[in-house]
Amino acid sequence: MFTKAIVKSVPKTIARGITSATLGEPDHDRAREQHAGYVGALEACGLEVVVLDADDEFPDSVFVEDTAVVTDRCAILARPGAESRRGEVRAVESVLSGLYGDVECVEAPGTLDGGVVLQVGDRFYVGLTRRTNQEGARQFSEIVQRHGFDASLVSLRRFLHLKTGVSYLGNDDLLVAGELAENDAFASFDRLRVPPREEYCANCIRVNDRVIFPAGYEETKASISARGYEVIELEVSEFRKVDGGLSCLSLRLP
Ligand code: CIR
Repeated sequence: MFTKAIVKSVPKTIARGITSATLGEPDHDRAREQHAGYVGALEACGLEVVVLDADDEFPDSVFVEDTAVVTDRCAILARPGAESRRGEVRAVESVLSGLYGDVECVEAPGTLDGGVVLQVGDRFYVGLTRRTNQEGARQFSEIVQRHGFDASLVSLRRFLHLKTGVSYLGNDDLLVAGELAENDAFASFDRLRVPPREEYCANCIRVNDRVIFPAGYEETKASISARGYEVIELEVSEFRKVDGGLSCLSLRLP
């Protein structure tokens, strides 16, 4: 069960965020409305939401998930692969130090974005990507193993982050897309394959009794609902324009 989430308000500079999408610039007001909807959905799932102030110096800072990984035993500060994002960690560090006795960190020359880390029970899957190098993944694995978790590395070719293409729903159900759909690392799960045209919705979040899911992906939504999950749909068009999805917008704490 999650009890708390940390989010960060949308900076006025969001349109300068790093992106590979060709969907146009995000609109700040609309992004703020969508962010408020996201906070409301987390609250509806029973979470207390800590909202950090927006920081216009960091256009990508609303994607707070990339700055840290939180567990029931420790918090781990990330070291984002994009240099423009490194300074985002500081604000999250101050909150996490108030919440955790044990705050660890990935150090140079390691790089790791929190979005490459997927937790399923006591195992962490860590994606190796353009932003997360071997050394960052090695340090992260060593830290979590010291705290009694297992870690497996997964190499990615195209996806920005591991969780761009995989989400754990619970009960062994794993939503998978694109290059991860047939990856052996996930062969033991009950895989729900997302069709290529709906790839974006492979990033969703199971929060307590519900699955928070992006609006507009009917086929995948129907398969999730058919498995008995209650789905909350949210419009996140403005975050998609800067390569962000639902998981990226929060750190969810047990
Ligand atoms: C970036 O490229 O870093 C941001 N524009 C998007 C980050 C999305 N984060 C995530 O998938 N965890």
